[in-house]
Amino acid sequence: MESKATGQGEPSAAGASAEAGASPPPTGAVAVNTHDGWRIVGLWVVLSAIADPLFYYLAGPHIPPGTMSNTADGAQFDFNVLIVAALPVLLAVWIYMGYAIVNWRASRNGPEPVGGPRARSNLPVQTAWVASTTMLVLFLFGFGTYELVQPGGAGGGQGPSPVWTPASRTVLPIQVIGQQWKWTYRYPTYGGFETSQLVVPDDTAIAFHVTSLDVVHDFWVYQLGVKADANPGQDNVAYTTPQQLGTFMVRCDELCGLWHGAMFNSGSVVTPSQFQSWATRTERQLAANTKYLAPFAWTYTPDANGADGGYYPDNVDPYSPVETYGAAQPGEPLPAKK
Ligand SMILES: [Cu+2]
Repeated sequence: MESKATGQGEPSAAGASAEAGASPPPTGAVAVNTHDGWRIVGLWVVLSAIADPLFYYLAGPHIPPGTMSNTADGAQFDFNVLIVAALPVLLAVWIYMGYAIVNWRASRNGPEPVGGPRARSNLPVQTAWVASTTMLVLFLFGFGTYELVQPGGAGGGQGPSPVWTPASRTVLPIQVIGQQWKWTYRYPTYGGFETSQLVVPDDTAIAFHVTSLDVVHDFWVYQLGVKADANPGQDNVAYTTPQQLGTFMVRCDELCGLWHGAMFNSGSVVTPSQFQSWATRTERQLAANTKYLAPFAWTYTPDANGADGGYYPDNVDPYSPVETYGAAQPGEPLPAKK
């Protein structure tokens, strides 16, 4: 290192001689300015104190997923807190780097700077580093755990018997059925009608009961802060309470086959009275179809061969190796002609 620096030394330019004139410390080490540390800390405190509120109040309200439901609101708040915690860390790295580049760089023809003993060990810096990162990580652990639990499980699927439930005592159940490659919704408290329109009432606690008829899908409504896997044979419950009117996207977020990318539709949050009239009207309009559906259940197991003539299952040995898609097995009599 040393030899490289001296090796580069060209016949002295004006800058180099000026540098040499400023009483160079022995062994080429750059003079340590004891104020450097405090300057860096001061710069960091000031810039953090500017950047954090600037971000929180200017950008914060626009951070996804927005505030369309209490769980989306919670997710947005969490993102903002994480970024507010991360910005000073980012600034610390950048400020240190920038300060080092400006103040401790090698001068053009001067000796290469080398670290003194302080670069190898500095107890106050080490202690502060370990203490502050430990506190930050422990805070994020506690904060993250709490935020995951409230409100009502933060919009994540909790399986068939949720531990964290909404404070509201009246909860509207809506069943979400994934299949290759579409979403349908059943409303058990309105006669169990099934529709491809997801309509939810504002200001009402909703329990999405998410299931699948075939492979694993994932019910993802980011504007509502809801995301729950749709597993065949499983009733996966996720809660949210909408708090803004408007439309939202429903997407499948689990690679589920060829047309996974096309597995989306939209839904809307309407007022409770609009919802009530939509639901009762749809229940009436679809009554003729609903009676041919399988009775409402939390999970369904479709027959591969539709043996009972129904779209939905009979739940009898659903994974039988002799599902024949209607074909006769060797030795079986052919089906009677209709
Ligand atoms: Cu899917």
